[in-house]
Amino acid sequence: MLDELDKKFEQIFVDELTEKKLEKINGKYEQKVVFFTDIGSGQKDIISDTFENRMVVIADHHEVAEDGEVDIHVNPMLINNGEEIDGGEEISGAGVTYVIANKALKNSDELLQFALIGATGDIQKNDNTFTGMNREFLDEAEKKDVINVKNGLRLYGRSSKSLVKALKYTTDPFLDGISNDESGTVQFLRNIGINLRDDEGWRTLSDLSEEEERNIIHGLITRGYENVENLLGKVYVLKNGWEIQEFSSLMNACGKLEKPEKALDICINSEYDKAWKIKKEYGRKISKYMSLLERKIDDEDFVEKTSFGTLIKAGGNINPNMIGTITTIATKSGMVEGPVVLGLAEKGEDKIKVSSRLTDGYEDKVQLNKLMEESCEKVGGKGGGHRMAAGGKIPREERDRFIKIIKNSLKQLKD
Ligand SMILES: [Mn+2]
Repeated sequence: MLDELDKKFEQIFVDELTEKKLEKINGKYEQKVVFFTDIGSGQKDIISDTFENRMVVIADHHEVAEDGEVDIHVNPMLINNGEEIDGGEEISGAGVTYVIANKALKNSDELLQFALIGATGDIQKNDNTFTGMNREFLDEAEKKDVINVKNGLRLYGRSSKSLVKALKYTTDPFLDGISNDESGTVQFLRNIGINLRDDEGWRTLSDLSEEEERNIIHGLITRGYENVENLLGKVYVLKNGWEIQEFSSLMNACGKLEKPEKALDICINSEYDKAWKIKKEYGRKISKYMSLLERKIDDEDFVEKTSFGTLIKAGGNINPNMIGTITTIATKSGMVEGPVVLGLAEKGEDKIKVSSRLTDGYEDKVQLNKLMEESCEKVGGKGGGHRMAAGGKIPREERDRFIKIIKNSLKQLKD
């Protein structure tokens, strides 16, 4: 939007806004306007104090602080106390920012995709559909032809893995003779006449024609696989050819690798060769941490079996940005046992990042977002998230007390 308006700007990426951080920004930058996106509403009080003499714009969808006045504040929570539009599921920070861009520009069609990518990254796309404002963005984006929604095969890796790998790694539902079986997969695809490579190398599912994709679906059905319909559904393809979920994972990977500026490069300047590098680097980092975990699996100081499940005490060995992802993979792969898996990693000098995951079947027994919010608060930290996946930050010296609180709260979980 700012490019389009020919406005000069600099951007900073932050994962939290403290008084100290705001002061630093205030001292370092001289621009007349400060624009916050996806953050700021909850810090409106300290923001308005810090930037008294500048124009402040906030585009956010999180809780709003009571005090403080800013020049422009767009947030669904401000409309009828958030009762009309649910900032949790119906619009993301990217969507709110798009609302402003839509007002500021004559034509904001190209930016619609970011509203949807942001919503996807914020896990607002549930059961593979968008709701509320996000749904309106989607309808508009389809009309303006900036996204293509079609029925197809929902394989992970549609636009980021070779077709062979994407199909081979499909294990839910388990396709006997294809899942985890590379030569079986190759044979299956060859039998229905799919060319696995083209001039540019291995083809991805998104490289295939609609007819080829239909042939694969038909082939799977003919082979009599049960639950093939679980693989079928709406596929959201962006103008750049990426499937939206995978593109949003790529944005996420940039953040996790502490290279958020790369995400912006990819979005604004379409630097997709950077995208592939990021994907590779992220993959390498994950496998490095996963093999560390595997080596330490019997080391009680690192992986402790507890009354509630498993406690991963990573200390300074796993990047705090990655502990959530590692905890998820360890849980989902069955490498560690639930019902609750709690990962801890040191963050900075004096904090610990905590991350919790719940295994299937315990949905009704515990709400991790509540547990994290309350337990972190008890030790002077902050937490929250989702029912099955939540996290937070606590002061480092409170580690043992925090673990005790969690153990106590989850005492009855296994009965
Ligand atoms: Mn957000």
